[in-house]
This record gives sequence, structure tokens and C-alpha cells, in this order.
Amino acid sequence: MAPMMDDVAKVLLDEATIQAKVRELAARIAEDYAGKELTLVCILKGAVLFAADLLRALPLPVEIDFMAISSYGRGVRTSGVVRILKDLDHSIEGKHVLVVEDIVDSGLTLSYLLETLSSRQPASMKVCVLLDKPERRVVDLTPDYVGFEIPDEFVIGYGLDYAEKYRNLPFIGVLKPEIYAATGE
Ligand code: PRP
Ligand code: 7HP
Repeated sequence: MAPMMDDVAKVLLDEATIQAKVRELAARIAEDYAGKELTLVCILKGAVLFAADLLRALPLPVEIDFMAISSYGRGVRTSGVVRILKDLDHSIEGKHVLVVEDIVDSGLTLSYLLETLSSRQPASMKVCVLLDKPERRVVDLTPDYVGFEIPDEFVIGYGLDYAEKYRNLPFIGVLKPEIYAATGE
């Protein structure tokens, strides 16, 4: 952990704060979906830690499926180009779907995804994001469940990466700008 810590400007959300929020979100979701079967759609790779913790905390019959989408490549800014790299394994027709994302920033990824998934006729579809950067939104998108609103700083950890690194940090931290400044992305 020590070499990775050198790249962290500050810890924004520590492990206990994240885990308490996951439990709080799970309790709200469990209440809202009482008596229903829920399908979590985890958007790889960033949401994998959050989705796993949320899944464990939900006292409901829950299925999980995975989708991989590419929008950022290795950089820190959105390209606006969204591509499905891996589709869901199962049909969501007639299912209650909760899309689980680590972060909504410009909103381009989620708005594309919601459009695609809603055409598959789920019984219902909602969105749960751990982090929301409302300042950066370029499309009109309001997630149904939000863990934390955060300022416009590049964050890493708890699934979030920079150039595929730092996902395994147990907290969410702000990356030192000099780490990505060198690449100009
Ligand atoms: C990140 C994140 C969201 C998206 C949010 O994914 O997981 O999917 O960017 O940005 P937006 O609201 O501006 O579209 P990324 O492309 O970095 O992939 P990853 O989850 O595999 O790291
Ligand atoms: C995507 C993304 N990935 C990691 N950290 C951030 O702050 C991000 N915003 N959008």
C-alpha cells in the first residue's frame, strides 16, 4: 500500500465511511424493493467493489449480472465515445433492474447505458451510484440512489482507477495532479 499512498493527495472517504454508506443504501433499496426480485447490473470494472459490498448487504432475493463499457481509455477525461465491451449474460426483460456504478461524472456513460437497457423492456430500471460529481454533468441525469456528492477532483480507490491502478485501495482518495499531468490526458 505504501508506494500507492505516495500518489494520494488526500483521503476523501475512508473505509468506515464508505461501508456505513453502503449499509445505508442497502437498507433503502431493501425497503423500496420489498417483495420484489432485483437484478443488479454492475458496470465493470470500477463498480465491482461497490456492487459486491451492496449485494452482500441486501437482504433480498438478488441476481447480479455484469456489463463492460469503454468510455475513458487510460485518461482522466471523458471522450464521449461509449462502446459495449461485454454485454449482460441474461435477458432483463420483465426484471426489476438496478444499475450499479461507481461514479457519475459527465453522465455520458450512464445515459447511453440507460437508453440501451431500457429498450430491452425491464419491468423497472433505477440507478445507484456511489459517487456523484454534479458539477461535471453534460447531460441531464439524476441517479435514484447516490452515496456521496463529491467535488470536481480526480478520485481513485475502492474500484476507481487511474490507468488501471489504485482500484484496490480500500478508501477513496484524490490523486495527486502531477501523476496525470505528465500524460496531458
Ligand atoms: C468510469 C466510471 C463510469 C464513467 C463515468 O468508467 O466507472 O462508468 O467513467 O463517467 P461519465 O459520467 O463521464 O461517463 P471508466 O471508463 O473509467 O471505466 P472503468 O470502470 O473500467 O474504470
Ligand atoms: C471517471 C473517473 N474515474 C476515476 N476517478 C474519477 O474521478 C472519475 N471521474 N470519471
